[in-house]
Amino acid sequence: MHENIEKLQIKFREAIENTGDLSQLENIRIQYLGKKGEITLLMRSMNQVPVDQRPIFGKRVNELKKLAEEMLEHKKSQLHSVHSEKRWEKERLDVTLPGRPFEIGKKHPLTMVLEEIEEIFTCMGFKIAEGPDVELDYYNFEALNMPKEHPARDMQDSFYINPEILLRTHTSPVQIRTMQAQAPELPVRIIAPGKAYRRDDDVTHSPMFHQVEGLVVDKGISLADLKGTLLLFAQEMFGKEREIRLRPSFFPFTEPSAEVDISCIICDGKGCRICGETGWLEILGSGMVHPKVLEISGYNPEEVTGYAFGMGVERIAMLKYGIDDIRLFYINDLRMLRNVK
Ligand code: 2NL
Repeated sequence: MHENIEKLQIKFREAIENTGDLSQLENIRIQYLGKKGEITLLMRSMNQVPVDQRPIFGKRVNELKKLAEEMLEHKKSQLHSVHSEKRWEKERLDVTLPGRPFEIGKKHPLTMVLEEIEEIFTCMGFKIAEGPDVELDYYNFEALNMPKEHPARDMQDSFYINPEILLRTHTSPVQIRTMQAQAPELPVRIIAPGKAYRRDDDVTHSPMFHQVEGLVVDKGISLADLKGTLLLFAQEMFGKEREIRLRPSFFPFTEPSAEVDISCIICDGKGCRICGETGWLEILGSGMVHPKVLEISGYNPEEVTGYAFGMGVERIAMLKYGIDDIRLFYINDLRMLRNVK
């Protein structure tokens, strides 16, 4: 009887030692300790043991059962830790590997130029004014001394929504609105950056483009103030050695009017392909605010004067970064962003 117990114990120990996985271990448990397991049956065979040997037999079988349970538990936890070690090996991550490089974002060249223009003028004391892109014909044309028959008001050139409402063709209406809100308070010293819309589409014209207009109204403002301010702007934007030149021009909302050129940023005025051998590059239009515009905006042209100017942000950016097609700003080709320094 006792020999049977010893043999069973050896057999069980061997089975446990030879198993390498958890499902096999469970089979061993069932084989020995399950309802019809060998150890279980041995315990049930108690009634066949002579009465005087039963206490010793019972004690011995109980010891075996307890030992078997302990060995199972121990093996189980051993196999669990082997299993998780294997998983760890498979999912191992080397945190000392160098990272994959990725590109960081940067501002669009138009945004950079627009912010630079704003910075230059706000440093000179200008305030930024804003207004609606969808404008009344009155603010866009009428108030700027462009009556109904004016050629620049041609329906062909503007995006009209109905006979009174259109997409603004410049940011001047923002300045008219600002003056009307502020008059007769002095001084007016604002820039109006924003989008403008015209029915144009070629390498230098886009149906939507960006403009910055400027306006100063006060007692005693003269063309000299205009020239000094724009010289400073040109030198901040294109380099300290820049010179400017004013050429007579015409705008319905300024009198006199002038086109402003800078000395060529490529050849420094000597003449090259970029400036068409003239040594000069046109950067903006300007003039003294027309008395009719001052009057309609709530200021007395007998008492105050003003200057105004307007520039295309795309044009400034094209000159500054040597871009030759305005459409490159809007096609979302990342090469554009990567190439602009
Ligand atoms: C150009 C020329 C210009 C103005 C804009 C202006 C605004 C008011 C009164 C008078 Cl409220 N003038 N703006 C004046 C002269 C020229 O723009 O070539 N822009 C791209």
